[in-house]
Parts: sequence; structure tokens; C-alpha cells
Amino acid sequence: MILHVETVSWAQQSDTLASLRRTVFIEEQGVPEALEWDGLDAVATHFIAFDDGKVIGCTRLLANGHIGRMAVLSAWRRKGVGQALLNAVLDAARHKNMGWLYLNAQTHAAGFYARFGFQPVGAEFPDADIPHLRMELVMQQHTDMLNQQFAIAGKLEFVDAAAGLPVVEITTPHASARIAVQGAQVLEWQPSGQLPVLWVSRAAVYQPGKGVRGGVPVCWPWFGAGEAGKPAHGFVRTRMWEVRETGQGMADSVFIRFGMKDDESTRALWNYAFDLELIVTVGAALKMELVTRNKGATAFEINEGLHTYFHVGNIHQTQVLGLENTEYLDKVRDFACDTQIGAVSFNGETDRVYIDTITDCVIDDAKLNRKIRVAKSGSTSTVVWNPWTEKEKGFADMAAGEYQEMLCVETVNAGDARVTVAADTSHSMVAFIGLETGG
Ligand code: TA6
Repeated sequence: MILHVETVSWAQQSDTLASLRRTVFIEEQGVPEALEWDGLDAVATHFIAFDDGKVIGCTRLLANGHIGRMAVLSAWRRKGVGQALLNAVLDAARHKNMGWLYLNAQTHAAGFYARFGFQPVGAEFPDADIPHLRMELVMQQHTDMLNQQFAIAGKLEFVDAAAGLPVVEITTPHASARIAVQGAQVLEWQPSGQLPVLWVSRAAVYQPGKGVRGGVPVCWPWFGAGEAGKPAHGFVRTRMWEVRETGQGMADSVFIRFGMKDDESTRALWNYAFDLELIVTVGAALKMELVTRNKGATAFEINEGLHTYFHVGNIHQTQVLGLENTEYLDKVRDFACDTQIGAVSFNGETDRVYIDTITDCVIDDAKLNRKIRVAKSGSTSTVVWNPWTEKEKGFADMAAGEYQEMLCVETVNAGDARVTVAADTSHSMVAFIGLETGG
């Protein structure tokens, strides 16, 4: 075989590419025309594999790092054609200084992509009735690329928390913070001269495609258990987000804006067009704004949550104020409905959705002699969670006894608090966290 790969544009080779993909996807695999021709070919970089001048394979790369349409004629499979095509794509991505790549692999081909370092992210999903897995590859130069584009000298810098997992480190006169680009997950916020306000487990796992136990996981577009086969708390907390902007805000604060758009793998889990942003502002307070934009022609409904893990001195000496006389659904008692009498205190597993509440919560931590205020907007429910001893044992990414030093007070729209986002409109939910020290 005399194999070579050429990089081409759709304008140059649309007939050749279309005929090859028609043979493999439409005729051989039965992919519907409407799914195959998605209107993105004109803006993609295409790659064609030739054997001694004969067209035998192709693939494409989109500007957002999405690799797709990998097709090889059946007579040329298992002969290294896919490998040659993927190597050409990776070369092009390096030259374009792309930070991370992703693809939706047919599950049977996942091993092939894993050999190139692609990691599976999230659960398997059907696409054209064929089982698929989303896989991501964070390029070597991702952190460097992020620093070139977004670093702010002395205030904001990207580092690698673990292989392929960039984290942004923010330093301001008031506080420092760390945020994982994967999941746009705030991991740390520490006011100057104070103990950390957020909690992360000592047993937390830093791995592509897996959320970190602690900080602020973003739960969207559902909260809690999903439909069968769909991940709990939605699909955005385990994926790489785009970094869209960084800058200096008011009062010496620093902000960073993360974003994510729908694609085939999200539409297979939740069939809507959206643009989701998280804007994190680090300063004397920590502000997190989650903005949902409906990019489609019909309204959609969401649940959502900023699933904040707080560091407390001792859960037995901690109370939550602000939920007095508020109704709640108790997950520990099969969502039985009850009313909060007085402050929330802890003497066992606690997992409650407080409903119809827009008030601030205050975590009163007697051991550390401090109060953490959790204010919010665009949210009408609050979740309070501590796994206690037994549930804690079920989490491989929690160390024994850690339940005593963490507490989740979550800014959410959960359960019946579904938010309807009309076509071409947006909805914003904000959590605003501040520390009040002393008695
Ligand atoms: O927000 C509380 C909760 O829904 C609990 O029921 C518990 O499952 C917790 O979230 C952690 O969920 P995770 O999927 O991160 O293990």
C-alpha cells in the first residue's frame, strides 16, 4: 500500500469527500442523510487518505477541536489508514495551537482513540442508533496556549493540576482561587489571611472525564438522578469547558468566563441547542454566575445547581441559618415533605431540597468562629447535604471521617423548581459567597 494523507478544504474536494462518506456512513451504516450533512463541512479542515492515488479514507477537524466523520473504505480497514488520518489531524491541531480535541467515537473504536491518549468522558450514548462515547484529548500545549491568550501577569495563570487537566490560579489582594477548566469547577476560594472557604477531599481524583469531589461542581441541565443511563447532575461537570475571557473587575477583583455549546454528544443526552456560561469573579467575595442561553427555536426547561462544598471546623458544631420555617423534601426519607424548625443542625445524614426559598443562608461555624454567607439570585431552591458516616463509605473519593469537615449548601433550581427558558432568551443564576469572621 502506498499511503499518504492530504489536508484539503471542502471547497476543493467536496465531491470526493461526500461520495466516500455516502458509501461508508449512509449506504453501509444507514446513517440518515439529515444527520450526515450537518452544514459544518464548509468550515472544517478535511483530510483525505490515498492508496497509490485511490481515495480510501477521510476525516475532518472543526475549529472548536471537534474531530469527526472518520471514514475508511471497508477493504482498507485495519491497515493503519485511520492511524495515518488521526496523526495528520493531530499535526494540524498542534500547528493551529489547539488546546484540546474531542470526538464522539463509535464505542467499538474507543480503544483505537485511547491509544492516542483520548480519554472517555461521560456515559455511552446512541447516535444514529449506534453506541458512541465522547472522548477528549488535552493537547500538550493546552496550558501554554491558555496562558498566551488569557494570563494576567501576577493575577491569573494556568497550571497543570494533573496530566491534561489545566487549572487557573487567581491571586488578588483580597483572596486567591483555583478553578479547574474541566467542569469549570471552582476548587478553592481563600480570603487573604483566612482558612479555605471551600472544601476538597484529600482523596479527590484528578482525571479527565471525572468530577473532583469538592469545590463547586456545576450541575446542568438536570439536578440529581438523570433518566436511566444518563449521568447524575447532568453532563457539564465532567467535560472540558472553553475559556472565553479573563479580566480585571471592580474592587481589585479578577474574573474568568467559561463556556460550552451543544454538540452531537450533548444533543444525544438532551436534544436542545444551548450556550452555557459560568462567570467566576474572585475578590473580597466569590461570585459565580451560570448563564443559560436557549439557541433553539423552541423553549426548554432546566434544573441546575452550583453544588458548593464548604469547609467547616466540625459538622457537629455547625448550623445553617436562613431556612427557618421553610418547607423541604427530605431525600433521606424518600423525599418526605417537612418544615424546617429553627436553624439546621447536623446529627446524621442530611440531604434536603428546601423549596420556594430565595433567602441568604449563613453557615455558622462555631469551631472556626466564622460565618459564611451564601447569597443568591435566579434560584428558588437550596440543597443542604452531608453524607455522614455510611454514605461517606460509598465514595471512593472521600477519606474516612471527612464528612465532619465539609457541608454542602447548594444554590439550585431543583425538582419542581424547573426554569423555562424561551427560545432565543437567557436565564442567569448567581451564587455570591462571603466570609464574616468573629462572633
Ligand atoms: O446535592 C446533594 C446530592 O444530590 C446528594 O444526593 C449526593 O448524591 C450528592 O449530591 C453528591 O452527588 P455526586 O453525584 O457528586 O456523588
